[in-house]
Amino acid sequence: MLNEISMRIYGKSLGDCSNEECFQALMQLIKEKGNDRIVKDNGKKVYYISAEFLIGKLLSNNLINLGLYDDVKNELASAGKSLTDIEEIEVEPSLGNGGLGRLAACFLDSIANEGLNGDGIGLNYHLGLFKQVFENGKQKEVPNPWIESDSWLIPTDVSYKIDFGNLSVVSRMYDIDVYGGKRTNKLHLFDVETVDESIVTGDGIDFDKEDISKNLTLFLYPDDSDELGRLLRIYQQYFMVSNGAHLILDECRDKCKALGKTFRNLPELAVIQINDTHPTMVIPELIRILTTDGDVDGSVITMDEAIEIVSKSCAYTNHTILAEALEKWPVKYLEKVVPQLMLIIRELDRRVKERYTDESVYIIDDKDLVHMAHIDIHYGMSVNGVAKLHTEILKDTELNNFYKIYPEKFNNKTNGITFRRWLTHCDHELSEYIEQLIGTDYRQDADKLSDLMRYADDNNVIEHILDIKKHNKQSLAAYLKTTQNIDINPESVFDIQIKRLHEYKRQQMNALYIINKYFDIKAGNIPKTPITVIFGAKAAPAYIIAKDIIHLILTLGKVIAADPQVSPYLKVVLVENYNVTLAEKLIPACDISEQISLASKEASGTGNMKFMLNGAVTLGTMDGANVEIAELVGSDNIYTFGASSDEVIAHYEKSDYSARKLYEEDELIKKCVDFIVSDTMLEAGDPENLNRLYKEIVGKDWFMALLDFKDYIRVKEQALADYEDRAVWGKKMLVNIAKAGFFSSDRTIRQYNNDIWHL
Ligand code: 26V
Repeated sequence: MLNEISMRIYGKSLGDCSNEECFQALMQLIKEKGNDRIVKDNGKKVYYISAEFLIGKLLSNNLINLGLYDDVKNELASAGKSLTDIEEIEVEPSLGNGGLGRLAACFLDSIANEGLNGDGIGLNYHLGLFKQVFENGKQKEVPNPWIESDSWLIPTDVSYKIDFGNLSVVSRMYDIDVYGGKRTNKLHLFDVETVDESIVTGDGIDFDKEDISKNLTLFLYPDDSDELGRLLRIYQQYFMVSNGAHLILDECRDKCKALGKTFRNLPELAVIQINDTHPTMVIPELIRILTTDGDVDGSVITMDEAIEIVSKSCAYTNHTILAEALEKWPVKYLEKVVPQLMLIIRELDRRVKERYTDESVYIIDDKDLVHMAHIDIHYGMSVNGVAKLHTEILKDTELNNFYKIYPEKFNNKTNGITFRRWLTHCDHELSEYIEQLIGTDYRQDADKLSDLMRYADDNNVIEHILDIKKHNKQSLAAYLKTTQNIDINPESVFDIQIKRLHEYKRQQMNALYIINKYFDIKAGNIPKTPITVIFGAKAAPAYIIAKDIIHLILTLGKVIAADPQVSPYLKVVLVENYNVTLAEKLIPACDISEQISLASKEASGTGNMKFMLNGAVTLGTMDGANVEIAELVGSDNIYTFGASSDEVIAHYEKSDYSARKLYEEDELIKKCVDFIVSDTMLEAGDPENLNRLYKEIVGKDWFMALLDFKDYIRVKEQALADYEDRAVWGKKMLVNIAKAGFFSSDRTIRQYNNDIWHL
């Protein structure tokens, strides 16, 4: 089938094509096959609106979702071509920061695979999230261009004039097809033609933040530590939602005409899932357009009616309880960027103030800040958290005042991941072996993975699973050698922490463990199996402590590598530019999955689920979805430690946590923390970064790394000891895989549909 296409496009057979030409031919094949599954559908549609879609490379995923993977791989192989080599041609789009964006991508995959009518709406950032490079042990940010002449983007005729307070721009919609087994959906990405990549100056990511028509879709979340950066973010958000609102209403207008309905029927035709508060302005924007333009037949829609229509169509997902991450925009910013919307927001706030005296539920507070989440909660029909514990914390603490008003709106939707990418694609050997053992039913019904439990005591099966892990570790070692010139020992334990760098995720606690292990080895306690600790993490460009932690990890890696007494037994690696492509190589190779956030702070986590599915054993706190993992696998198959979320919340309420006290009273803690500013470290690294971090940990430690440190050491030592008994460890791996079915995003999407969307 591919050969026919290469003959058609290039007039030569597949075997004579370059890898680039093969990639083109594959894109062509996929687009043709996918077009067959486009369904014209006048039924209700979900619009998943999100500032981020971290879709990853699409070639293999599309082949898998279209059921073409094996045939194509074989055809390429017989023409002397390798699909793995061709995959390397594709550039990964970097349209997300982390979990929230990757979740949106998994959801689009599952919506299409469940055969549901649903599209994504977002922005086409030309340079995406920055690319991370390390220079002198520090992170440097450089642009990350991904749009090539042969990308998956398909230009469309859809275009709108978008008005801001002081300028207008004309948009253009680009589509990326989302292929499911049953239908093809769309990811709509809006862009402006005037965007100009040449305004990026110097060798980093600096650009003129005021030239909106040139910078609007240049970067994902540019540095928002200054006023101009924050203003740009509001421009981006309004651009996204205004385009989205126009598209939704245009599509509904067509449906209304076909079905003899009006915009009053909007809630039967469309549901808008608002992914965190970045798209919240879609609510006032829809109200504004409906009240300005009127109904399908031109009749007037009143403010009361518009509010009712929109409130029944929108649903909000909360992804964090971190106060600093909950968006609050100054009225004065919104007045400048979107004065027409501020009129509506004031009206929405007036109505809230008329009904409630509790100031904590107001939209505009007494400091003239607009609380975006409050718009969603008052004027949406559903509010959900992303894991059981997270939703309980929202109801009991963070959003308790809202829960008292609208208990019926609150619900939980525990996150999930698409097994097509995070098992079939990234761990082909494992998925084939699973299918040999239990067949392919689990592809439709992921809970069927539990059939693997039949083999929990089968030594041959355990051996085989251990072998697959070994192969994956060898592949990772080879990949890191060729791509980043990193040497790791595939015979060592792979202990992996990959996620955005944030103090609450506590990479610094992992680093302190490494210091403790370094002292241990120096004292003659040699680990039975050498340990490789692998990190992958980007820090926000303006997040100083996060960058200091990166410097700490890189410096530790350097110090340990240079110490012949320690280096044979302990290796510390921070991979450069952690992204989806790297995750797909790291996760199948992992033995110990580090999920060590301070309890109550990680809303869910989704990496934890990916590791589990690939047979890694979790070392984690009782936080986010770790709690549900622990329930599923049982205490023999997970290593949990640390303070509970209740204890942590109580410490914050009473303000009674003192890192300094723990540091001064515990010799081991003091010794490990002091090493950060030891002569050895100060010589190898930058004293400014190391001293600042030391002060932060001793003087503040806002996310209580020292509180859990000793328990972390205790439990990690237990995990490492258990690893030595290969049969026992292999069984833990198998149980983790077998119990991972619940975390399929197909399940999550079915729950969204049954409880919220009703498609
Ligand atoms: C945003 C920011 C922005 C400003 C400074 C600090 C900060 C800290 C955290 C965030 C996170 C924003 C929302 C987010 O990405 N949440 C993640 O959503 C995932 C999908 O639901 C979930 O698995 C992660 O636990 C959650 O952190």
